[in-house]
Amino acid sequence: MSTGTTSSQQARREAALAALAAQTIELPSWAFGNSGTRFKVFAQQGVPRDPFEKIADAAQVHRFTGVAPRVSLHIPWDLVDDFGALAAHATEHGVRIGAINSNVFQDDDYMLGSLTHPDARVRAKAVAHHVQCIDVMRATGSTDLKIWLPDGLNYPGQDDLRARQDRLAEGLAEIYAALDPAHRILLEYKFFEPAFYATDVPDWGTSLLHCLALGERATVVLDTGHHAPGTNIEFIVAQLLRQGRLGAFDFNSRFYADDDLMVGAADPFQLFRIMHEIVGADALRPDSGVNFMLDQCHNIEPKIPGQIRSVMNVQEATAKALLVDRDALAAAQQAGDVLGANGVLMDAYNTDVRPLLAELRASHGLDPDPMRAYAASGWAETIVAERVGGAQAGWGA
Ligand code: AFD
Ligand code: MN
Repeated sequence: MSTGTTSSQQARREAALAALAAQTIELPSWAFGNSGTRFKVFAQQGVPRDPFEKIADAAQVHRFTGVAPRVSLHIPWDLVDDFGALAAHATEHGVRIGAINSNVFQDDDYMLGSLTHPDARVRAKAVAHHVQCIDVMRATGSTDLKIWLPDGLNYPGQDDLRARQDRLAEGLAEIYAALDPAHRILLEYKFFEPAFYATDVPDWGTSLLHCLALGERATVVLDTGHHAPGTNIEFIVAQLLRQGRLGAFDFNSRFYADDDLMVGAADPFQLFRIMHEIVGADALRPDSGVNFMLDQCHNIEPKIPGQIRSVMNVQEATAKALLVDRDALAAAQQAGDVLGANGVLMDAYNTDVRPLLAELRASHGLDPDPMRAYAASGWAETIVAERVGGAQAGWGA
C-alpha cells in the first residue's frame, strides 16, 4: 500500500531531483585546519596556513559536489587584514562567505564567561568582539552572526544562575541593536562542555526565549551533537519550524557528547528523520531561512574527502526524505494505521538513493562519484607539495 502508482513514484522522483538541485550546504572553515581532542591536535600534511587556503580547500568540496557554495568563518581564527580581499578570493574560487562565528572561548578574560561574566568590563569586551564580527559581515557580505557561548559554571554556587541570564539578555540586546537590517543572529545551544555543572544556553528553550525577546531576526541554531543521548531531535526541529525560529543547523555526528564526527556517520536514520520534518514543513527551499551548515572536524581522516562524504550523507538523507509518499503517509495516519504509516516512512528510508544522486550530478556536469573524482583530481598531492613552511591553521586548543 505504500508503494503508490508508478506515475506518482515518478513524480516524486522528479520533484526530488528539482529540490536536490536547489539544496545548499555550508562548510565550516575550521574543518580544513588541524584539529584533535583536548588531548592532542594532530597535524596533517597539506593543511591550510591561512583563511585563503582554507577557502581554496572548501571550494574543492563545492567543485565535486556542486552543493556547497558557502564557507563559514570563525573570528578570531580567521582574522585577516582585508576581508574584502578574502571575499573576492572566495568568489574567484566559486564560493562565498557564509556565517560569521564569534569565538569567545580562547581568551583568558573569558575563563568565567563572556556575555554572562560577573565583571562588566569582560562583558563589554565580549559585546565589542561581536560588533567586530558584524563589521566582518559587512566586509564579506555575510548575513548570519552565529553565537555559541562557552559560558557556564562548574560548581553550584559559583555564580548566580538567574543573574547570568539577565546579563546574557542585556549583552545579546546590545549585539542585536548593532546588526544591519539584512543581518540576523543565530543563537546556538549546547547542554554541557566546556562547563560541566550549568551552561548558560543549554537547550533550545533557553535559546528560543532569548530570541523571542530580541526580535524577529534572532533564530536558534540546532547543532545535532549538542543533545543528551536519546533526545528526539526531530521534535525540536518541528517545534522550532512551527515558530519560524529555526535559523540553522550545525550538522555533525555524536556517539557520546560533542564528538564532531561526520554528519550521518553515527545515525543516518536520525538525519533522515530530521530531514523528513524539514521537507514536511517545506523548509528545504533556499529562501526558507534555514541555513544547513556542517560543524565538524576531521581529526584522523583526510579533511577534504571528509567534508565531501559529509555533504553526500546530507544529500542522501534529504533524497530519502523527499521520496516519502506523503499522501500515503497522511492517509495511513488519518486512518490510525500505525504499521502502515511507519511502513511508508521506512520504505523511503530503505530506498537506495545513490543512483538518483548520481543522475543529479551527471545532469549538472559533475562526476557521479565525488569521492573518486576528488581523489583523481590531484588536489591532495598538490597541496602537500606546495604548502611547505609556515604555520598550519588549527584550533589552537
Ligand atoms: C562548539 C559549537 C560551535 C562552535 C565550535 C567551535 O558547536 O558551533 O563554533 O564548537 O569550535 O562546540
Ligand atoms: Mn556547533
